[in-house]
Amino acid sequence: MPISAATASAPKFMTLERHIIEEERRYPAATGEFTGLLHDLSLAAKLVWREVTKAGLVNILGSTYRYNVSGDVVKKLDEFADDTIYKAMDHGGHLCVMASEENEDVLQIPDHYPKGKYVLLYDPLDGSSNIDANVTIGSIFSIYRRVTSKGRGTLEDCLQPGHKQVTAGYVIFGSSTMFVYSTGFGVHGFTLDPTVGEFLLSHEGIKIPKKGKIYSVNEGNSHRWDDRVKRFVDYLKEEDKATGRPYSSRYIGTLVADFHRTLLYGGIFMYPRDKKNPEGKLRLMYECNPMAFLVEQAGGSASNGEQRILEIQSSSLHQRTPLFIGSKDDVKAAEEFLKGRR
Ligand code: AFP
Repeated sequence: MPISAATASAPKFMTLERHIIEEERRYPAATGEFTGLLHDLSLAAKLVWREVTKAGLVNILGSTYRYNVSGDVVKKLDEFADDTIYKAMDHGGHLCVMASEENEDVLQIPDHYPKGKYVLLYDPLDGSSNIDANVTIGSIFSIYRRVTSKGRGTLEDCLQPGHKQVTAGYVIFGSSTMFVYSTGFGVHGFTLDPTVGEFLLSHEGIKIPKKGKIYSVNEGNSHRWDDRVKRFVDYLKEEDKATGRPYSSRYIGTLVADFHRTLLYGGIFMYPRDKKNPEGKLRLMYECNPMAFLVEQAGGSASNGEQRILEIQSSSLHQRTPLFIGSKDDVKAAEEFLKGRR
């Protein structure tokens, strides 16, 4: 039967699953292990989404009054997300080790499951202090190839510089739920259609504007900032039509959400070091590295003020770093201020 003109011009639906398979075809020697790994991750994302959307309905909200290794209050939903991601990923045979924000040490794959060649680092529920207010939260992931040869993965497998990531991404639980990821061939965003339970390609080949109009930082900390950071933020607020200033200010307090907006609209997100957090607040391995990988794939930059984030050699799982991330021109300007050149 001939296909009608209307059918031929209808939009093509690209599910996340199909996209992952097509990405793997770029590697002729691929074994399918990577596809399986991302497939498990997308299932974990849906399981966390299911609970996040129920958060106001069931008695899962509220603090357990325990603290995680980074000193933040751990909420019950954090624990759920942490367990869910671990359990969705521990038996696929793709991973040799994992690490998460919620656990001090690396997470081993149980002895009775096969070990694979990949390493997963994740922040199960970023922005957890926003949960009770129904504000956007997210999950972040970062994947490396193992460096040890076989058996159980080790800390060495986890502490690789960010430029060695093979995939990074996040799931954002906002007005819609999106899965945004990159395998090193651009950044692609998929929006969850809850009626069919599938992530559908909605943002193909995301490119961040070269220069933006928005800055994002917790200005409540400005009394603790270095003078150079203060001068940069003051500069962004000055009026100068020729350079597109003043910038607007937006700050959500969930890295995933602030980063997602920055990726789409351009501008700069910053979490500088300050007197209280001399190394910055954000964690290199499962917050800054994955976002840095994504922003570079989208044409932007990420720096700690002195150095490209992806080149930092980490010495511990929960290491912190200052972060300046976003449009190339804006990050460059931040670096110039921080290095005292302006
Ligand atoms: P929580 O998960 O404890 O809410 O922390 C979120 C976060 O690590 C990151 O997502 C935000 O960008 C940053 O902290 C916000 O920190 P401030 O509350 O100090 O601005």
